Amino acid sequence: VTTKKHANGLEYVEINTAQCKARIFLQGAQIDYFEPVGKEPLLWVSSADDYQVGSGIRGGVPVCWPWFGMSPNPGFPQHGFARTSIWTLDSVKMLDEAVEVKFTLPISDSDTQYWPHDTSVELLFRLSETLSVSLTNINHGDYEVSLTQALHSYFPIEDIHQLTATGFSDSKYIEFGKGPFNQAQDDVDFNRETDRVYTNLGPVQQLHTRKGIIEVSRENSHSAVLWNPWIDKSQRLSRFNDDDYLSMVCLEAANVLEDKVTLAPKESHTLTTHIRWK
Ligand code: TA6
Repeated sequence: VTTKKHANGLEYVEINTAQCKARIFLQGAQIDYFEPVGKEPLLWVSSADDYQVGSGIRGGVPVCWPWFGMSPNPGFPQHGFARTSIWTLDSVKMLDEAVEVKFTLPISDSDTQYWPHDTSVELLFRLSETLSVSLTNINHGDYEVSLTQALHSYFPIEDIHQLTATGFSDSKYIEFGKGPFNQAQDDVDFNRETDRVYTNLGPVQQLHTRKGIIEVSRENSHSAVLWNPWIDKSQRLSRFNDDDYLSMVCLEAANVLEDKVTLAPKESHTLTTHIRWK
């Protein structure tokens, strides 16, 4: 495990063990590469991203915190400020079958405009043949705080026209501000812009790609976001090629809408997502 500096000055941790290769940037505590030894990489990054300071990376697992989507406050950044902040690398633990890398988010004075509460937030990566990411919020204050969050994972799916996502039976979702719509069927195919905020969703979904099945599971979450920008939005997105929608999908472990996190004083909550080739 070594820490290095990227060409543009972004610092990252590089992991290379018998189980996996991975790279995690201190900006956003954002993992952008994860490959189990002997298998295909499990995360996708756009070739259009040039790894600039302050913009986050278009791929891997961006951390959306302390709100998902647009903030109710005008001018606040979409998906919160954690993904463009420099996190502190706390520890790297070499275990028998895995490496654990822990980051904490220092809340700067300027951040308190967005988040004036006495809490701490940690991100723990457990890297083996499976990628596990855990986002923990601890309320140190003396009043209740609520937040929404998501681990905005980008997956390489080869060909969106041949992708089927399963594990969605008996759920409901809001899309483009409409709904909620009940979904009885288990699978989702893709033939247009898809931006579904699911709630009441089971803990395990699978992405059936041409290179195998990517299994994504969640703990302490009943909500997730399924997103493919399709043709028109791809042309409007920053750091994204027009044809990138063909080879990626986002399936994001979340705590959003009625599944938001509410912490009583001294209470903590951990959102975990596990990502692996089935
Ligand atoms: O998670 C889906 C979504 O909310 C989309 O609506 C799209 O905005 C995407 O996130 C990417 O957002 P970003 O701020 O990373 O460009």
